[in-house]
Amino acid sequence: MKGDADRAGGDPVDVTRMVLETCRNLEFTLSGICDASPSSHADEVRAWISAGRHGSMEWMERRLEERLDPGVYLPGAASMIVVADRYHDGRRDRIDSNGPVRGRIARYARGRDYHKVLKGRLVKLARALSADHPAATFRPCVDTAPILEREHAMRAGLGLVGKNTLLIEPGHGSWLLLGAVVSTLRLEPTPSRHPGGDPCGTCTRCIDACPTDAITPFSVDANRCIAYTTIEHRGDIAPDLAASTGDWLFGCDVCQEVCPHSVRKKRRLPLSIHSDYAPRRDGLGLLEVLGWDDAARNTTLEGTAARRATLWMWKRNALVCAGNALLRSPGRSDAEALRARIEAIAEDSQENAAVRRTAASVLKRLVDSGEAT
Ligand code: B12
Ligand code: SF4
Ligand code: SF4
Repeated sequence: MKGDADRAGGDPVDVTRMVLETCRNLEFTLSGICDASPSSHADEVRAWISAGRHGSMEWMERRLEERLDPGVYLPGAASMIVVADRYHDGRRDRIDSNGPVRGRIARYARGRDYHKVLKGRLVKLARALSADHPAATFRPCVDTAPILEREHAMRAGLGLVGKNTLLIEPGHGSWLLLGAVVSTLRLEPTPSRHPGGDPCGTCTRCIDACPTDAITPFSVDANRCIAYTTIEHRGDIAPDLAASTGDWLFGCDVCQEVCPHSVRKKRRLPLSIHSDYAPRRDGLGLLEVLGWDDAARNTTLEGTAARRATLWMWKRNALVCAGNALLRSPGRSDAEALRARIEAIAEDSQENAAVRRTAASVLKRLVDSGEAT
């Protein structure tokens, strides 16, 4: 690394080449560089927050100025190295209609926690760069830092933002997780590999398929998004949204699954993923989740991003999925066991209040639809 930097001689073009080579050695699927200029969509972001589209994620309000301008997040910021890892291994979900009722987990949370997988390698990148450029600052961030990762990824040439608001790389689809290093070092921006700016044209598949109507072009109302209601929202799930949640136990992939860029056509989508993302499971049995205590939850989810939801949230989500399964196929072989478990939870005074409320609300839906007797 030291030798590379010496050869680079401080010329931004040479240093950029060396940075991208290091990214390749660290096995990021995609990498690129943009300058650390403020968001071009600050008005839209402010309007999104003002309209309350962020729901109860008040952390998005608190550091808004940093989110809109990397120069506020890191004073003197000049460049951003943006990276992406592909995490979909190309396999379809196994659906066993005769097996015990299951709920699906969004793909990003099926393998090792991407925060750790990406951050570990971004820290290595930042350390290597720091050794060569001790006067500069390098700040690695993944997801939780107040950075508009998709906008910067687009500007760094990694792909294009679609109507579902996700970064799409034609060829990989949107099955990409993002991270960045914000730096005071001046680097040469990389050009877009997909000039033109719009990956969607007249397509509206994600908008039409979203089960909760959460998408308007280039904007998602988090309040309605299943990824928010099942992962971020620490309250009851409104009955109309619960009914549209289907079998999504943690997160949702519908707006990616239907996207023509993400659908695997004639084996053209590349399948190689970092081994850390190898899925451990595509879903979980609902009766199993409803029987969890903290220890069982921790053991099952250890090392994955699915730990973001607490035990009571998992049970709330499992109850919602159980209600939907019973409404969808009331004659299933485990229907009686499921119904009995929901009733027991609704009456269990030791159970978390929100979990009990969800059980009662699911039972009401079943009664209203004439399915429970
Ligand atoms: C908050 C958040 C959420 C929220 C809100 C989602 C959202 N769309 O903003 C919730 C909980 C709902 C969520 C869900 C998911 N998330 Co999320 N989330 C974030 C987080 C932490 C912040 C995003 C943010 O700032 N939103 C604020 C709003 C205002 O941003 P925005 O809608 O993009 O605003 C832009 C548009 O308004 C745009 N704009 C307006 N008009 C136009 C017009 C054009 C042409 C363009 C290009 C842009 C544009 O300008 C704004 C600035 O860029 C990021 C990580 C990060 N630090 O960036 C991950 C992130 C976006 N999430 C990610 C993932 C994987 C998901 C899920 C797929 C998880 C799942 N399977 O369940 C779903 C996808 C749902 C969806 N379609 O968005 C990935 C996306 C990777 C990718 N390929 O794009 C990220 C980048 C995390 C990561 N590090 O990889 N997420
Ligand atoms: S993740 Fe699901 S609920 Fe959220 S916007 Fe996409 S399709 Fe809609
Ligand atoms: S489904 Fe269609 S409209 Fe939605 S992001 Fe993909 S290409 Fe764009």
